[in-house]
Amino acid sequence: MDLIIRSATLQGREGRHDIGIRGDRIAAIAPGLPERAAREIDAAGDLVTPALVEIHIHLDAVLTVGDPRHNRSGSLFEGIEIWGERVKSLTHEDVKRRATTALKWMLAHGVTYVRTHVDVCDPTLTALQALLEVREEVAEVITLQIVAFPQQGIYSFPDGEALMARAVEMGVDVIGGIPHYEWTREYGERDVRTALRLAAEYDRLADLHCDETDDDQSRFLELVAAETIRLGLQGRVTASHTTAMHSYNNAYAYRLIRWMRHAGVHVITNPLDNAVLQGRFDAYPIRRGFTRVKELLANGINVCIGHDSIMDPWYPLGVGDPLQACFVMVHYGHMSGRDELETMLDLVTTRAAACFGAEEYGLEEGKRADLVLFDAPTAVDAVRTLAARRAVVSRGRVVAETRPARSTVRWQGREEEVRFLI
Ligand code: 17E
Ligand code: FE2
Repeated sequence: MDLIIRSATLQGREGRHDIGIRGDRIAAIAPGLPERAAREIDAAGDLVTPALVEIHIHLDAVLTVGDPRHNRSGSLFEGIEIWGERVKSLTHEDVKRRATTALKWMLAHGVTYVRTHVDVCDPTLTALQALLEVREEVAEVITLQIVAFPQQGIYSFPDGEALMARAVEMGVDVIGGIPHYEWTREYGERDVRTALRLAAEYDRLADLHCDETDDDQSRFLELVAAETIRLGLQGRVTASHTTAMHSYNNAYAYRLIRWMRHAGVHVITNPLDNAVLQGRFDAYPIRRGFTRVKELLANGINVCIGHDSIMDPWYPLGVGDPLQACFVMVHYGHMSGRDELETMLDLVTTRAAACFGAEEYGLEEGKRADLVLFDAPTAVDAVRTLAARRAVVSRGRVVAETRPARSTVRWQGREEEVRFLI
């Protein structure tokens, strides 16, 4: 073996296990491996999971907060306006530098799969060109998927459809869309139809920003589900945000969710951004504006969690840690029931990997060795404490390590370490 992680806790298995890694593969998982390895890590009962998957991020916009100006109202719409100004000054090096920095932050948090949107409403496609290069440069540690994302609309931006087609020809992995932001309902319908037609024609996945508004009349998701079924794209289509679902009446939501299940549509919720972007037009009481995570999961729909933004015109905070998004979703989604809490980490691991289409992913013999060792013994403790990632393994190599903070308290004449565990 090249690497063995000893004495790890694994989800869904009793006791402690050793994980043996040879080359870039998981070679063996067993309660005690007799082999030795060049490098051994003692997990000492801490949790090992498959790598984290960042399923929704805008790498072209990361780390631009305040440039050219800050978002004063906090709304999605002011964010899009500010970004529209920033796009004009993008350079190849500027995009590469910021995206690479953010990817390093993510890797330190255990992320080895990333799906990024890139705005293609730019006649020069500068950001796309830069991110296509970044995709190659990081491939040894991170699998990067690029989504052609028409931020200003496919039909509400000059030559939007041609720019989408050019982006596909240049080699994007996923087709995006933004129906709710198009100038009219009709344009929005064309946006959905075009995105899914391109996905079918070019054999790509689709992931549309869909109904990211508090408008209960924004109902493009039903068309996404219908077109998915019509084109035979079941399991290959994702709807991101879908915040309007929060405001739909329950009878309509019931009908919609049934069609979504038929279509096998994946849903990505982005609790960090949408916690601050939604509800901006409400007087009290102010709606939460998240999609119906609890109901969707209960109805057999794959839901996963994205980060969306790190320090950009929409969200001024963030360190690229999917666990923060998970933590916030527990609160806003009322996912604190014991059974729910125990599965929340899956929304940034296995569920996100299913949406990504990551075939070599998983904590099983023969799968690729992309793993995370948490400074916590269980998945609930990992989310609760935002546990440090003691070690991150990508393709069989330890690619990131974090020394967990240790707190000491002194009182009653004694000094003792506090670990926030019961
Ligand atoms: N663009 C958009 O339309 N919605 C978002 N949440 C972000 C960018 C971050
Ligand atoms: Fe987004």
